[in-house]
Amino acid sequence: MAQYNHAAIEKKWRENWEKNPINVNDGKKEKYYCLDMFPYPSGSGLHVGHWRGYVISDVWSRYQLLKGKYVIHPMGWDAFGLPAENYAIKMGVHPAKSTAANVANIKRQIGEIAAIYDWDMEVNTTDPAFYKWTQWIFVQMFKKGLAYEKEFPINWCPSCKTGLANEEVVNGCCERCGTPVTKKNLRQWMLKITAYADRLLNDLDKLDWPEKVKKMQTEWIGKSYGAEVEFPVEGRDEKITVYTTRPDTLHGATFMVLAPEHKLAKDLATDETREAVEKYIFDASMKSNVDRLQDKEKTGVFTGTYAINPLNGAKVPIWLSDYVLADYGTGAIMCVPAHDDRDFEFAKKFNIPIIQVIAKDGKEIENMTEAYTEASGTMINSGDWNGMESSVLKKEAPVMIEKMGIGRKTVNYKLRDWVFSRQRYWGEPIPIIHCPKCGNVPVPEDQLPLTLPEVDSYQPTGTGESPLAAIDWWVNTTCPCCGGPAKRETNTMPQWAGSSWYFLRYVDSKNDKELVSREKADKYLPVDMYIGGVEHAVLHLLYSRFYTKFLYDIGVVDFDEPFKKLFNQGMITGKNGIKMSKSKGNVVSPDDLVRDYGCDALRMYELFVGPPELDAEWDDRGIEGVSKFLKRFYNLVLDNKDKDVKETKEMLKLRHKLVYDIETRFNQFSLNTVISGFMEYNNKLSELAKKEGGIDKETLKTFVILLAPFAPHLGEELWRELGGTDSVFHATWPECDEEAMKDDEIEIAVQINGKTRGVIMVPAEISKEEAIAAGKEAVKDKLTGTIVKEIYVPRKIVNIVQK
Ligand code: ANZ
Ligand code: ZN
Repeated sequence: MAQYNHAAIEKKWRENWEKNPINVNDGKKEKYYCLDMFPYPSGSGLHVGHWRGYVISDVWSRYQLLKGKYVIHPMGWDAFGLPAENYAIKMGVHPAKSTAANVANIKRQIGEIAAIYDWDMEVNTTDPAFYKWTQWIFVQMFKKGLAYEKEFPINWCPSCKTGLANEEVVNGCCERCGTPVTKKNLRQWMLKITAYADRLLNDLDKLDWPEKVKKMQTEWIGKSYGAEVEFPVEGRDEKITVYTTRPDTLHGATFMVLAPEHKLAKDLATDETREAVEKYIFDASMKSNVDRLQDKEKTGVFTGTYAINPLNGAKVPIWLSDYVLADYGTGAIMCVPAHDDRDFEFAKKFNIPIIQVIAKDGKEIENMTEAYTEASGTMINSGDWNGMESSVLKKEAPVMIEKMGIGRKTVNYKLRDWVFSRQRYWGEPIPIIHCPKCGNVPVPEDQLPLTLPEVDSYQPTGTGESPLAAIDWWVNTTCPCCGGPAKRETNTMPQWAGSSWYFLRYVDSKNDKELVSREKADKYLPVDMYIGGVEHAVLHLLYSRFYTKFLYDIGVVDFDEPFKKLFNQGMITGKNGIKMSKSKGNVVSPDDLVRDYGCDALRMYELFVGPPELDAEWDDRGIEGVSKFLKRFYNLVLDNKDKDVKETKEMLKLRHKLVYDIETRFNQFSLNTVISGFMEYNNKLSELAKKEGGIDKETLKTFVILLAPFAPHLGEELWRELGGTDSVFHATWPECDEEAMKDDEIEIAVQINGKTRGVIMVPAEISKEEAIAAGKEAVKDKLTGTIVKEIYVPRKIVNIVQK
């Protein structure tokens, strides 16, 4: 009998599919858009961890194909940005060259997965024909006032020599290179994502996304309701406005803290405190936001000046501390140590009085050892507010404060506008011209793309300017408005620019008139299923939603959410859960495994290692089991295909159970248990074949169709062996008939006084009376006493109680 020869089979069908594409758009089928997060073409190529995501999305795409859909399943390259540029600098090659080589290599490796990517749709963010539209979007945002310039201290990576968005700072360090991040004052381009904060928050409800990701976005946007309260400064004609979410605690404010960057911070110093205050302000300027929030020990300095609590006239000392951030709320807070952890810690350290204003059970605590932070309990020490319920007051206080004329109710967001410029070479040039007469003028749309000029040195300058600033012929230009001499913007866009909208371009990737034609957008967009790692929960996924909403607002597309459904796959790690990386030397390359076991076996093993949403440790040895299953299944089909046995009731039942089990697990995205299901049913069928002298063809065909999304080559081979003349992927996904699945006979345990004494086989639809009668008959020898009770647990147990 033939041996399962994966190499020959896989080669044969790969070539066949090349000639006869299996995923065709006949214009009639319903579309299904299944998208992968496109990769950075880094120099190290793909490892088995990258494979997993692509296998998941391909299995899902082929499933949709078998359900009769036209599947949009594109692939492209996120090729601008720091990793590509750093790699290029390290290897001494121009980023365009190294990127092209990396793309070619990864494309070859992706080919090994046998995914049904439509390469006609391929995009590359560094292709001028693509980034023309990245720049076009920027120009539209500029025209709508959503792209603007601002000078302020930004996160600065001294090693990458570039500014970083808050999102790119992880534990106070550069996300890319791990160097501690400092601050630098720079002119920046900003995108006003905050204008979309409410829509980005509210529309999360529309999305079929993991709750975890929705929660992360909700927290990132960080909407809170509260009040601004104005505290007069003692002895001056000046007020300090604080932002608080707990105006109910106003009577308990015993001090005030300003961010060191607050505009009054220096002014408030007295002759005695000036030196200490200035030193404190300087030290804080050297720390990143993240560091400041994580600092274990609170630091601070008293300014020497007091403010007046506008509610009760109490005098409160004004301090500076870096636990208050300059760019949140008003950069100043009233401190209520009795009810806020950070304030409590600060008050303890600097010996500031603590006044309790909420009592949990109406009683004041003698010696507070920690803050009571819940907004529930009765107000005490709070003048007119005494006796009120804190949770009620929390909601009412903003309005009361507004009426008293000492503040107003407000909404605050944690979300900040997006720092959109980078001082690097390898990015889209920002299409703006600075004219001394006309100000900032966008590059006219018919002159886009504004291409990146060749430079001699693409190393960052470290002066805060991009290497583009050194190219005089490029920088000096004429103003499109007045024709006078003007200068080009030399900052480039961040890595996220292209990835914020690339998914729209795939379906019309060669259009040179529009970003995407409205006709194609209406027909093929949005994305039905987006598959990628959870590390993009807030950055890429929030930016993409923002871009899509903007493009919706200006009429480019007719939907305002890009990704209907999202699936986050877990990571494949090396031994002991360590992330696979070249530097750790634990990278497993798929190439050898494909050679030794075949693409189908590796595809299945990638899914078999564990639930797809969880991380899984890689162990090469496990692939043996999957490979053995494929061999066994191959033999099962070949052994039985010509036997021409008649379908028995048991075969029919098993077939429908198979369809039911596989489909249910598939729809729950439980891909690992789909594969264990295949193994189980393969065993069941082998046994049945022994018992009945073979297996009917319909059952074999059904199994082959179910398996095909996972092991496409073997599926195709066996389908043809079973007489298929067209591709298995043009077969119809089997349906399960729940009636046919039902067991006709079931096993019931017969118990006496709760102890099992026998087992009977009865018809599945047996009535209670019949079941009890049959049970009594089966154990009649042991029924020696008087029967006092007869119990029937449907389809499971008959229990006779005797005395
Ligand atoms: C008084 C108070 C009493 C506060 C209390 C809390 C508890 P969220 O929910 O995150 O918006 N805060 C305001 N601006 C700040 C800043 N720039 N840097 C650091 N902290 C700031 O939190 C708002 C609360 O965080 C505000 O309410 C303020 O402290 C503090 F029992 O005011 B609260
Ligand atoms: Zn001008």
